[in-house]
Amino acid sequence: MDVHGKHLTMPEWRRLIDDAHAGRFADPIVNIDDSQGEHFDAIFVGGGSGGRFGAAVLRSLGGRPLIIERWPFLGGSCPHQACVPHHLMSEAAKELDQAQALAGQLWYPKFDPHAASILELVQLFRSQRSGPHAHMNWQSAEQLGIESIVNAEATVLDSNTVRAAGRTFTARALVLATGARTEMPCLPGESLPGVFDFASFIEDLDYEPTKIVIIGGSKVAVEYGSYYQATGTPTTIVSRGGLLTSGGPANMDDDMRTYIVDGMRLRGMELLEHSTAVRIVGTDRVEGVEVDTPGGRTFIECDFVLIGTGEKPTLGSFADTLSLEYDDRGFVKVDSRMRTNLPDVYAVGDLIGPPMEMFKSRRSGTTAARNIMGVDSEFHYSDIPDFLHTTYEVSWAGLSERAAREALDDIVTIQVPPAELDPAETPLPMAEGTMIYGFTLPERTGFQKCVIDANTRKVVGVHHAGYGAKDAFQYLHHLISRPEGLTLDQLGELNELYVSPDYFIGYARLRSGQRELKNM
Ligand code: COM
Repeated sequence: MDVHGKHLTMPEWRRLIDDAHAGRFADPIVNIDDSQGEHFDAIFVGGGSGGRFGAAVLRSLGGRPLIIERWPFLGGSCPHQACVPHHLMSEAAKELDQAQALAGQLWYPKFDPHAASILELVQLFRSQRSGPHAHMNWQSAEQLGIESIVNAEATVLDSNTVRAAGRTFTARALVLATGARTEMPCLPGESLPGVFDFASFIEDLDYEPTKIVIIGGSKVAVEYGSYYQATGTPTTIVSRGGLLTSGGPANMDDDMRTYIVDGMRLRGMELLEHSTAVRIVGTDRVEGVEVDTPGGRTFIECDFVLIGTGEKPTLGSFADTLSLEYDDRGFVKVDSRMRTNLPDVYAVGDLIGPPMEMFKSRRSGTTAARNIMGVDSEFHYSDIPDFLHTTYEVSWAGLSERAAREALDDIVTIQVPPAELDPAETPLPMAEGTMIYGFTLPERTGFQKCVIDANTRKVVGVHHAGYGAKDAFQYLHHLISRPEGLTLDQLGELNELYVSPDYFIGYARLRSGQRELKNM
C-alpha cells in the first residue's frame, strides 16, 4: 500500500494498524518519495526509538533517511509491549497500593482484589495501544518528513543494500536497530501455557492470574511483581542473587535498596533471594515452580509465571550477510560513535546491549545519525541517571554512598528520614505524592539521600524513592556530571517549589555555608 502524499489522519493510521495486527492486512505500508529515487543517506533497519530518533535527526541535518520496520508502526517495543504498558501498570500499582493500605479509611472502600483485574488492565492497554502507535506514524510522516516502509521485513544484502517490499534500496550507511527480547532461562516446563515474558504477557494473557511466580530479579521482575501484588494477587519473586544487587541496576544506594525491598515484603510479596528455579511444573498448564532456596528445595503453587531473567539481541538477516563483531552476550559491538567493526554500518538501541532504556536507544540513534552526516558525536551510556518502579517511583543519579566512600576520602550525607529516627514514627520525607501516607502510615512516605564530597562540597550522588522526581533527576544528573559539578551551597541557592518531590534543595540550604559539613 502506497501512502506517500496521502497524509493519513490519526484515525486512518489507527484503523490500518489495527487491521495489520488482526491479520486483516498484510501488505507493506510504503511511504517513499519515488521522485527522489531509491538511494538514501542511511537506511535504519528497525523503527523503534533508536531508528525513529536517528532518522529524525538525520533528516534535520539535511539527510535522507529510510526506516524499514516489520511492525505496522514506528516506535518499537516501547509503545507496544515495554515502557508504555509498564508505566500504565506502575501507575496502577501506586493507586492500588494506597487503596489496599488505606482500605476502610478516609474515602477508601474495603479493598476488593477481584475488582483489580490484571487481565482487565492488559485488555485495556491492548485495545488502546494503536492510539500511540498511530501517533508515531503520523508524527514521523507529517511532522518529521521521514520516509518509511512498515509492516515489512528488511533483508540486508550488504553494508549498503537492503531489500524490502519487493524493492531494493541503497544507502551510504546502514543503521541496525532490531532490538532485543527475553533470554529464556531454558528451564524444564518453560513452554507450558501460563508461562509468560514481558511481551507475551501483553500479547497473550487471556485469564485472570490468581497466584504468581516471577523468575528473575530484573527491573521487569520487580516492576510487574509490585503491580501484581498491589492488585491483591499473591506474588513470589525467585532471584538468583540478592534482589537488585549484583548484576542489577548499577549505583543503587544500599539504604535505598533496603527501603524498597523491605517495602515489597511489607506489602506481602514473597521474595526468595539466593534461590534458583529448577523446574516449572504442570501438565496442561503451569501448576507451580520448584525452587532451590538456601533452606532447601520448595514447591510454589501458581497459575502464572513471568520470566524476567534479562534480554538477548534480536538479530535479523544481517547476522548472515554481515561479518559483525559481537560481545560475549551476543550484542553487536559498537564504539562511542555507534560504529560497528564494518565501515558504513552502525548499530543502536537494545541491539547493542544494556542499559535497555529508551533514552539510550534514542540517543544512540541520534549519535549514529550525526556521525553519518559528518557531525562528530560520541555517546557514553554507562554514566546514566536510572530509575525503576516498585509501588514507588525510584530514581537515582551519580554515586551510591558505598561507591562514593570507596572513591573519595570524606563523604557526608543528607538522608530523609534521618538514620537515627524510627521511620514508623517519622512522617518523612512526606513529599509530593506521599502526603496522605504522612498522616496515616509514616513508614511509607519514601526515602531520600544526597551524597556529598565533604572536601569539594560537591554533590556526587542523589537517590529517591517516592513519586514524581524523575524530572528533577534528569536535570540533577546533568548538573552533577558537569566538569564543574554542583556544590551543596549552589544547590541550596535554587528556589524550590515546596512541596516538591524531593527535599534536596531545602535540606542543602539548611546546611549551606556550614564550614565542616556534617551528616544530616
Ligand atoms: C516512544 C517511542 S513510546 S519513540 O522513542 O518515540 O520512538
